[in-house]
Amino acid sequence: MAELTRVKSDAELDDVVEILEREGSVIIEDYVDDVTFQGLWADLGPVLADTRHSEKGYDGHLTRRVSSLFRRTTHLTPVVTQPLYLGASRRIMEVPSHMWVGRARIPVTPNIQLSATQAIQIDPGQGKQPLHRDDSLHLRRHPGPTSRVQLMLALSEFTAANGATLVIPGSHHWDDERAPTYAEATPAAMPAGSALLWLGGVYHGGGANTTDKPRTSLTVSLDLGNLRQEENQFLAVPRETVLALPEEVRRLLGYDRCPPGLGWYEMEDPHIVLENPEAEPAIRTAD
Ligand SMILES: O=C(O)CCC(=O)C(=O)O
Ligand SMILES: [Fe+2]
Repeated sequence: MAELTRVKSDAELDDVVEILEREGSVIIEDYVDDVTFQGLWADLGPVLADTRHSEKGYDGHLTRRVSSLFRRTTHLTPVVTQPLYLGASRRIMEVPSHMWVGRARIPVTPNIQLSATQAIQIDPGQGKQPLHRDDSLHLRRHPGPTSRVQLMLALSEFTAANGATLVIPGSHHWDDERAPTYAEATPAAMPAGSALLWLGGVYHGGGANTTDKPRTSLTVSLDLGNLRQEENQFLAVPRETVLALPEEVRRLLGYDRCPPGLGWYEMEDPHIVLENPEAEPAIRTAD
């Protein structure tokens, strides 16, 4: 079982990019300052405690998930803009390209966008999550260019016993025919306040929690910016205008989920909230 490489938070960006490209993941020690760490717990701890376990097996029947994090905490900015995470994401995904416009060869470099934010609490008794690639959401083919860099901040200690994320080092180099096995995976053991970064093509999954305390974390993904609609329909068309349109058109505008799991709001089909504004904010709190 290959160990995951770890670096300090003052590591060189070049080194982090090189490790990510070679191994697919890296652990950054002391990822956030104490104020941010305490602030995240103060804002998200009570919401997690009030949230029911997930309904879908893949999300974990003994796992609590809270999304829409920029609405729920003011402490996310340093997590997303941490220089090694944001810097490596830009270096890996903002790759210069070109296009022809008539006979003019135009250089073009895409940017990146925030994709998902989620606090994840794996409670005692939760089994392993199936190993998967997060960039399967966009049906990316492998090996190929990276379209996602994911972050998992440990809000509690991560151990092999309490459900530390399982990672298969180097699996972003595999093709799309090779299936992952747990025997190939390494738990991302790390103290609270450290973070795991991994590429969207790396096989990983939440581990089993065999202890008597929850494993708590926060995950954020940065995606290639061109994985989106051309016109921003959410800003272009006011909600009341959308509601006057047939359901098929509302869904075409983006109030829909694309299999296997893009476009969700509070982990649900966004069309549900469009039709029932009173369902907002749809925190799945305990009864
Ligand atoms: O909780 C974890 O450690 C991993 C979760 C994950 O990979 C996912 O839900 O996509
Ligand atoms: Fe995942």
